[in-house]
Amino acid sequence: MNKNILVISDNSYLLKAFINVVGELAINEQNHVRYVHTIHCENEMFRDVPEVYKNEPIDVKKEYDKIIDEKWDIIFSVHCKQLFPSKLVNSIRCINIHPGYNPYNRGWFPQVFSILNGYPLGATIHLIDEALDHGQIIDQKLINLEFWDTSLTAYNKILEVEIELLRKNILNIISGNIVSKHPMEEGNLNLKNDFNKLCKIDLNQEGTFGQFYDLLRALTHGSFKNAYFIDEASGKKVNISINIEVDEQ
Ligand code: 0FX
Repeated sequence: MNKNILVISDNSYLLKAFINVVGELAINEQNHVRYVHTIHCENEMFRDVPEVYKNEPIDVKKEYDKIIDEKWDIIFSVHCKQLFPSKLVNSIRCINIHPGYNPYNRGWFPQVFSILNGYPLGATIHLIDEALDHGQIIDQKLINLEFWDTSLTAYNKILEVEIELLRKNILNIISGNIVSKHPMEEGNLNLKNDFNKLCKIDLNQEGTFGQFYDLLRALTHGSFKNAYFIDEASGKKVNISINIEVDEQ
C-alpha cells in the first residue's frame, strides 16, 4: 500500500489500541505511520507510548499548512481535541473515530447526553468535513444503554466498539476501498459548555426522581467531579456522583 499516515490523538488508551491494531494487521510494515498528540493534552499521558511520547505535540489550528505540505495520504483523528481547519480537510483525506452514533449527540461526551435524551449511542468512523462530527459515515455501531449505566460504564463500552470498528475498517480505509454515506439527518450537537451547564445542579429544580437519577448517572464518571451544587450556608461546593449496583440473579 505504501501510504503516509498521520495519526493525531489526545486519548492515550485509544492510541495504544490503534497502535496494537496497526501491529496486528502489519500495517506498519507496508506504510509509514506517524503518531502525535496536540498541544491540548499533557505529554506525560503518553509516557508509556514511545511512538508518540518522543514526538513534539502539534497545534493543528496553527500548523495545518505545514501538515498539508508534508503530503500525508490519510490523517486519522483518534479523539483529537482540535477541530481540523477547512483547508486541511479539503486537502487531505481525514478520518475521525468518534465516540458517538452520528448524527445523534455529535460533539462533546455523547454518552452523557444519550443517557439524558435517549438518542442512539455507539461509535462512528467517518470522513471529516468542515463541521463537527458531521462528515460522511464509513461505519458505525450501536451500543446498548442499560438503565443502570453511568457515563463511565457507557463510555467503556463505546471505547471497545471504536476499537472493533477500527480493526474492521482500517485496511479498507488505507487502500481507499470504502463506501461512505451522508447521515440520514443533521442530528444534534452538544458543546463543552452544554456539559458544563448540566453539571451545576439546581436544588430547587422540580422533576421526577427518575429524571434526577438519569442526570446523576449521566454525570457519574469515575473520579471526575462533574455534578455539584453550592451550599448556601457555607458557600462550599459539594460534588455529587452516584453508586449503582445491580444484583445479578
Ligand atoms: O477523548 P474523549 O473520550 O472524547 C472527547 C469528546 O467526547 C469527543 O467527541 C471528541 N471527539 C474528543 C476529541 O474529545 O474525552 P476525554 O478523554 O476528555 O474524556 C473521556 C470521558 O471522561 C468523557 O466522555 C466523560 C468523562 N469526563 C471527562 C472530563 C474531562 C468527565 O466526566 N468529566 C470531565 O471533566
